[in-house]
Amino acid sequence: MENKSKSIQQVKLKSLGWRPFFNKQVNDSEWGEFTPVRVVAEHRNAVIVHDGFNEHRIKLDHQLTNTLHQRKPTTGDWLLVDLNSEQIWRALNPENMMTRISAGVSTGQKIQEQAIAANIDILFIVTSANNEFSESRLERYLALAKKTAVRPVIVVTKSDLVEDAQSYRKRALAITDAPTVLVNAKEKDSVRELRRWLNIGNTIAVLGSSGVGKSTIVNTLAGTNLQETGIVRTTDNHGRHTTTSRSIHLLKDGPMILDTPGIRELTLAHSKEVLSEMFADIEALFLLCRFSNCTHELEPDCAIRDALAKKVLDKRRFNNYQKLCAEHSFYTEAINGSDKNKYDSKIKKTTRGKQQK
Ligand SMILES: Nc1nc2c(ncn2[C@@H]2O[C@H](COP(=O)(O)OP(=O)(O)OP(=O)(O)O)[C@@H](O)[C@H]2O)c(=O)[nH]1
Ligand SMILES: [Mg+2]
Ligand SMILES: [Zn+2]
Repeated sequence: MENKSKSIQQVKLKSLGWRPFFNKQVNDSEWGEFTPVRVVAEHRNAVIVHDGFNEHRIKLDHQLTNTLHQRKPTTGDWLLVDLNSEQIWRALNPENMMTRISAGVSTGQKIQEQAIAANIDILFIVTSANNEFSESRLERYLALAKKTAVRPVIVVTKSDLVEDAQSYRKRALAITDAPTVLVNAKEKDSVRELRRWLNIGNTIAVLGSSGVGKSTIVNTLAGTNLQETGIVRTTDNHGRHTTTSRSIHLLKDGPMILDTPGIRELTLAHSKEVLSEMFADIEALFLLCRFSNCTHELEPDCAIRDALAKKVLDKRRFNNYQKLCAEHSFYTEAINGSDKNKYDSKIKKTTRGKQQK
């Protein structure tokens, strides 16, 4: 490619999130033959990619998945493709990859990690100012952000429908120092504060339960109806899974925003380090229990039970910590190939049932 057109291409790619981390993975002969493209949507047998100028549809046939070493490209990935033959050469290593345990776990299917998105800079954790709001659920999303080194922002929607919207900010502040923004997702002026994170070349993933207003935020920020939005049951504020696939939308002024389908249960193969960091206050108390292997149930001189009784430790927070640690051990071992049946009954107890509270 000529120098001039190559530099135009570089500018275009940069606004799609291309940076030195990816650039240095491509060698000179690959530059001559292939084009770097970003996956902006996934379909069953194809991906939609963007080369900085246009979108292209690339079919994923058997041969291509082999080329990619069995890893299906995910939304946000960078690929090297031959645009003439519509063939994928290879996927570049992602800067980060957000994953969850696949939804089939509680129905007894194989336990595996499922990609949510690759190469994300900011995570908008969307929740709403009603009975959908849950500290324990937020802690799950915060753990995901920490594990993948993505900056979290808590977005509380539907603040226009309640009188005490500030109480939701206080509840969020009680568990995290992540920025928390109260919005009416339908109002342009109200979502303006979110623009602080919408910088050129940044990719923002929007995650949360169905019906909280993820697609509404995307539409309002884009200033046009890119995504269909749904209705929500008034009884329990649950949505109907209006968005069914992930897609990245390029906003006019540079950033990219990734809309995702509502997550019913965000189950993670947590990282123990992340949990220890997030719940350092609890782990510090363990050191004060009389017995080093204290189960915090019946033993005398238990610092945890003492703290719970004195209400210096929140019971919900302790329960959630225990639940997340239990998931961590089950899923880490399960993914690493141990006997799945051994875990099934326990996993079902922790993850099956209604939406996580
Ligand atoms: N009043 C009010 N309504 C909102 C707000 N945010 C979303 N809604 C409404 O809530 C409903 C659901 O919004 P969606 O944007 O479809 O929700 P979603 O999170 O994308 O849902 P899924 O695609 O099912 O995951 C729509 O009727 C929106 O108009 C808000 O801040 N205030
Ligand atoms: Mg949606
Ligand atoms: Zn104890």
